[in-house]
Amino acid sequence: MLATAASLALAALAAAPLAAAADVGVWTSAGSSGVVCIHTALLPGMRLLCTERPHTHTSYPANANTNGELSADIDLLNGADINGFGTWTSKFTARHVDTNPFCGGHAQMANGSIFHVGGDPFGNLGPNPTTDGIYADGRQGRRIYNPCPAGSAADCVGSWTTLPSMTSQRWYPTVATLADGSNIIIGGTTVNLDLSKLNASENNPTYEYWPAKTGDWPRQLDILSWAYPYMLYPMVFVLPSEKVFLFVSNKTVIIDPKTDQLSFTVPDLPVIDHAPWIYPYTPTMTILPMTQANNYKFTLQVCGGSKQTTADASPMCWQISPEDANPTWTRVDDMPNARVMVDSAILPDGTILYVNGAGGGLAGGDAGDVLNAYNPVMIADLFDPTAATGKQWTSLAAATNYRLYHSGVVLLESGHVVTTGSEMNNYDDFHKNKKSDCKPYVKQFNADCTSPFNTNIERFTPPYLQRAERNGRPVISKAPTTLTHKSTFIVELSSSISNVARATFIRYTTTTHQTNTDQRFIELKILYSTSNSLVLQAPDTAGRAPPGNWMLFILDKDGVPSVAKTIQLQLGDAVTAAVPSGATPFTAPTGSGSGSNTGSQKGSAVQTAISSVAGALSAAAAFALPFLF
Ligand SMILES: [Cu+2]
Repeated sequence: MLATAASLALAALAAAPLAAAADVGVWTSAGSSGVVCIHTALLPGMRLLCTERPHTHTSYPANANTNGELSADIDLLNGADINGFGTWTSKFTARHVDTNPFCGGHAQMANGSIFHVGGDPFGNLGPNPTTDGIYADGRQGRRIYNPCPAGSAADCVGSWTTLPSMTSQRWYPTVATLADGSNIIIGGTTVNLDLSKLNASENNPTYEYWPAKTGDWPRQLDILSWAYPYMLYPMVFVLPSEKVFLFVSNKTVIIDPKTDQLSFTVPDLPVIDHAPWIYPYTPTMTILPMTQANNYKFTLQVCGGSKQTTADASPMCWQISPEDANPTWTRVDDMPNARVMVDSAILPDGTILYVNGAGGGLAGGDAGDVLNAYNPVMIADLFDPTAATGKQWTSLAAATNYRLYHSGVVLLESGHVVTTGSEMNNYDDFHKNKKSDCKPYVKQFNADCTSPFNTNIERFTPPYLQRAERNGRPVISKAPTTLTHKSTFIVELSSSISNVARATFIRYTTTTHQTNTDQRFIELKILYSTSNSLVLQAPDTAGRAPPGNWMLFILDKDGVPSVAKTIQLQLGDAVTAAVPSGATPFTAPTGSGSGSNTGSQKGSAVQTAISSVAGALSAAAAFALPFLF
């Protein structure tokens, strides 16, 4: 057959060098989580703990994957090589939780266990509680998941233990691990809050600690009364000073856990066209990477949520450094894709991946309620905090699974990211028996629209791992398993030391409802190097780096990370490692950038976002707007 001009042109296109295409990452199916990952926590050994609700509605039998147990310990690799680039098929093991933990709060404890408090009262596991089983009321529950420690056998599975109950009920509370290794527990309600039938007596505007402090606890926190009903899952972060930042709706209070004094030094976030920055208009707040280049400055970024004037999602992002002398909210580039229920994962190179969520609607939704979100956003958007204004976002590949209410995202030791969860989006359709209304993206996974539960895990291979597959990556052959602040320590590499540019440290994640008090990124100083080892310095304080499990990544000059080693950061005296003989002061190779972007193409959506920010905001005008929450 004669070649036509068109077919020749096509052949020429097909033969074009691959290097011409920018890496945008790859999404791959990674098996089943067994339960719907409403709550997702990273565990050592490339494992996740996922927790779901009892399938309470009479229309849904108990989850057959787990015989109705509410949590699963998930082995993501399930025999696959952590150093490889092949696919995974994860394996889950059901784990029994004492009481119903659905929509409780959690954090990774100082010892790497998962502390999970509060939950839900409703616990029928199917149409017939007698035969299908029941979960006890979990609203005052306080429990710990003890994972298998790093280095355990592949078939080791963790388990739950029960602590004494809290003195009050908490549904949608927030938990954070403090600098001293204790936990703070904040807020929540006593019932499933129904925005159409408000009753402020349902609010639990208090906070307390675990282990419990002596004295009268829990203690009142008036900001949670002020914010009602926009106070569920407050945004809570430990600050470098070891005080606690707490943000609800658009107001901030800072709690000193040593004295329980409150301070109000952070101004309100300007309203502009944005609904309260909290559930059900859910945005996400993330600690930006603390790096040598920014002198370990602590800055928070809140992105997404809902507009106030329409039901559409908001693309806005704002930053605040709460411990500046005069903290000021600063608006940065809009997200390329507006999202409500957006999730973030801080990556080893100091960029931040934003995934999940919807272009409009609200979080939440239950049988009969019309709180459904719409227009799932499938694209992954990457934020580079070091990039100039107008160039902060890069759009990457689109996921296959939509992730709406009750979803999560987790960075793993391998450098991959997984997304989890999503439920509810067709409850309304299902319970009104209007399956014909089932949305196209629901039908994609559930052709007959009979279940709102997504148990698919999807893996994202970021562009740096595409480069790793082509060009190799740093390999850590030996690292300590524990570490104390300010210590120096030695890491051995089996790959070339001359390519090493950075060492970064990322704390294990727990996430639910776009609330993640755990993940944070701190760059480590590389003091010396030898032909096969590095001398590193641990984070300086527990305010910047609370105790718990962290992932140590070594990056090359192209921003490609090693597989991480998990190191448990513990409280205790600093230890100085002997500098190996022949070691020389470390200098990064020329051409290596810190927090550099992936070099991906900027899409037209990014350009649109840039132009929408171009009209500079008048801060004075923003503050002059009436307070509308
Ligand atoms: Cu929930």
